Amino acid sequence: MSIHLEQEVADYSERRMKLATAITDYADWLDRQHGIDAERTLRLADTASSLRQDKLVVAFVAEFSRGKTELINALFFADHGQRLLPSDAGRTTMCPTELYSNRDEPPCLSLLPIETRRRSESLAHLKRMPIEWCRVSLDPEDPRQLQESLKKLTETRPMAAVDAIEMGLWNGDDPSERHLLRADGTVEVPAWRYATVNYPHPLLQAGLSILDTPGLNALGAEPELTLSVIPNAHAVMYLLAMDTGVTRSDLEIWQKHVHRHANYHVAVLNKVDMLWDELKSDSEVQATIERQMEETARVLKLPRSRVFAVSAQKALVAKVRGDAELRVRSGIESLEYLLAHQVIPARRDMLYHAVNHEVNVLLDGSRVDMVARIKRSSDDLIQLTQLSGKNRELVEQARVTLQLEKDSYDATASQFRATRKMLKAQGEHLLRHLSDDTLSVICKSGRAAMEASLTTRGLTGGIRQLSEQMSGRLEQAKLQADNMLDALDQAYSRFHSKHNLPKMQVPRLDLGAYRNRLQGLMRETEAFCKDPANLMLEKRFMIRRFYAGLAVEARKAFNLARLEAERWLRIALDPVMTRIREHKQYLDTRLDNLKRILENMGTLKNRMARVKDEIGALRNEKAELTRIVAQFSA
Ligand SMILES: Nc1nc2c(ncn2[C@@H]2O[C@H](COP(=O)(O)OP(=O)(O)OP(=O)(O)O)[C@@H](O)[C@H]2O)c(=O)[nH]1
Ligand SMILES: [Mg+2]
Repeated sequence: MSIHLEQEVADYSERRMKLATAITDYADWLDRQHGIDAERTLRLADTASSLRQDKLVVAFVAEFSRGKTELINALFFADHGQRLLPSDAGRTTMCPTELYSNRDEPPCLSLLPIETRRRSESLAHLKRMPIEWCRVSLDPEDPRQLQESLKKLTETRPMAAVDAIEMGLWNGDDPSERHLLRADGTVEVPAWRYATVNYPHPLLQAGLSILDTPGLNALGAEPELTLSVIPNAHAVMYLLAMDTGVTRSDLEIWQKHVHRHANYHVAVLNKVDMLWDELKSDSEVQATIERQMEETARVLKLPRSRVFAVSAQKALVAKVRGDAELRVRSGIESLEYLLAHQVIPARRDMLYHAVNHEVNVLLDGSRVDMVARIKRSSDDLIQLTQLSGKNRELVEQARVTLQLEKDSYDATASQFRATRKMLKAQGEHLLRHLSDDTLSVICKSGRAAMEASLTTRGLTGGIRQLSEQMSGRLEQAKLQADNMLDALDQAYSRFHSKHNLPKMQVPRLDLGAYRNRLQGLMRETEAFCKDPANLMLEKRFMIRRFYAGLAVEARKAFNLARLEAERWLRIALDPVMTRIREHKQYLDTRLDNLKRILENMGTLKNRMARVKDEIGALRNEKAELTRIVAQFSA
């Protein structure tokens, strides 16, 4: 195991946990401020928990037998002293396999039977239904047992050809597949649809998650993989074989499933050892490798720096035997370096950036708030100091001035209550644009448009309608939110300029990410529709499945947009109300104190002592906040 890789992943995990702790500390701090920011505290708890659970997903994609599984073995599991995941000539891995670690459950291989493909539930949904899965316990201490159990990933079973066609597992029209039909009318199909391996490996425990996929365009048959899992992986390793170079089917899978997506992807020319030739000089061999790499970069339209040449098999052998020279020759180190020094840091920085961006806005708000509260108490103290030793008339004067201020404040506050009522109504309207009912209507009409003709044209029409209507709703919700924000801004400015409340800043409602997601799905659909393989009549089933997969993904984006809007509404309205109420309370207390001082001038000293204590406590909280802020930049 490369030291770099383990260290980088451990460092990534440690920083992630530290950041999560800083967020939790900050949430606790906010909670102590009289719980005035319940919504923000909740949001922070959410962010911290998703940080703790964050997984760095690396997917391995290729035509069959390019060596994906062997490379995974070499990169991550060589310390087992043997080949952990089954890798062999011909088709080996039969179903997409996700390797990860979850400490809450015992190590285990879970397999989803292929028959579930008849059903309309998404993979994500089925993952939450343990009853659907077959489980095999894994014993990490026993490599033999592990290896035996993991052989299940290669299992196949016979299935009636009609069923296989319906499930998109066999295409009788394809001459290259026709010979698979047996005399008894069955074909051999994968036994499992999807597998997960929960395994306590240090890299997996640190948050790495690996996706091994089967070749033979099995990806296309599982829309969720092409629409969401692969595009959302942080890095995709695309494998090719050095001896064959980029074949037609390699290029097809690359264009269909990898290159279009914006995530980080590299091409790995595997089996470089096949060029090692004792009758050729090293420099001749090197020149051939270079040529193949140049050619691959050109055909795949990738920068040359994103193409690697390795021998997964020799790397595995070298690691198992501790052969340093062979290991260097295998080229595996350049891939390990890439993972350790580019993929992982890129993910770490992105996560940091996103979290800091979100938290900084809140931290700024808290700092401004804190300064304002200290200033308020200091002003209070100054006034009390000025009054001490003075006569009652002066105190009475101060009380009258304060009363006037309070009356004026009450007027602004009641004016705001009317604004708030109006905003609440607008907020409900906004949520209606994104409601479940709206969504159902959109989905239903999209489906109707599609059902009308089960051709790709019908599908495009249906999905275009789905996407356009959803985007339209997001747009309307955003416009409404912008209008609300203008009204809010005016109201806050009034509090700021007239009553010296700290300037309150409400972020804009940003639904861009969800709109982008819908547009991304739209692009996937266009590609699906243009693909001649999907035009055949027998593919109706596939088209239906694709539409179902798409609707699930689109629905997900739309639901997330609604949650975001709900959250935004609470952030826009609730904390402000609390602050306004808090300021009113503050004015009331001060007024009350002045009244009490008027009744008995002797209480002035006590009051001063209390305000001093208050200032002391506030300064401590401020120091604590500074400490928390420092944790974020550490
Ligand atoms: N010579 C050589 N053979 C390799 C290398 N890597 C893998 N192989 C062999 O190629 C065959 C296929 O490897 P796998 O790892 O099963 O390929 P895969 O891409 O996972 O294939 P599927 O699971 O069928 O999609 C196996 O027999 C491996 O031993 C390599 O670097 N050099
Ligand atoms: Mg494999």
